Amino acid sequence: MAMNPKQRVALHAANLVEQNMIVGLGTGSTANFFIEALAKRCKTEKLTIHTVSSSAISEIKAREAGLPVLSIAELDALDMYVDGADEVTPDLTLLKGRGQDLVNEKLLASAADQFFVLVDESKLVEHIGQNFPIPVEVMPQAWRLVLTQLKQQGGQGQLRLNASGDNVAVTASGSLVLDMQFKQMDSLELTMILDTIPGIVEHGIFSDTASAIFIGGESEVEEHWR
Ligand code: DER
Repeated sequence: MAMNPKQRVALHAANLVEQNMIVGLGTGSTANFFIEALAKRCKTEKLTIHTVSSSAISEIKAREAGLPVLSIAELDALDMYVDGADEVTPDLTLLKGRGQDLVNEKLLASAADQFFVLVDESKLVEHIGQNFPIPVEVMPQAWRLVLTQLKQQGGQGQLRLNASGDNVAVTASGSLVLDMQFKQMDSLELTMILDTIPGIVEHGIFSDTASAIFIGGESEVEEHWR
């Protein structure tokens, strides 16, 4: 059966996993293909590894696929983290967070010896925020105070609602999410601002974390290493 670009890039990454590795599992549709491809390798090649998940849904999928799962609290290091992204710039800055597991995704991505990002060409952008708002996870009690400060920085946005639209979305870490747009601002400058405002728990700009981006195409995978 022909593979789609996301399946192709997920298989490409799964083939880089080595015996006895601890592998972090991302969250999203591409990460799901990676979990499936990794589980298949473990079964067919008797590959012995451990995994750790960035979200409950990825943990469920990993366990259902027969992968051994550790909790994040057991880790003092991990060899590899593999996840998708919503946007990737030419200098390998990422926008993530349309899912709702930013805190664990960034924790594992930054702790991993190697962080591989799996995308198709639709995720390639010139600048962060080009196609999607910047997700900013905030402490529930702080959301209005944070929004005021972000507006002073030229931002505009609103609280993310849940899927049915009848309440605000609450993340796995109990935070709320402000989906923000900023007038064309350098992502490093924006990261400095977002990293210093009290009440912000995490945000979706991943600067200098990716080791490599793998871009799935119709018939091949392109690798861009930092
Ligand atoms: O960072 C995220 O949560 C995004 O959803 C990212 O993982 C991309 O998701 P996708 O693989 O389903 O496109």
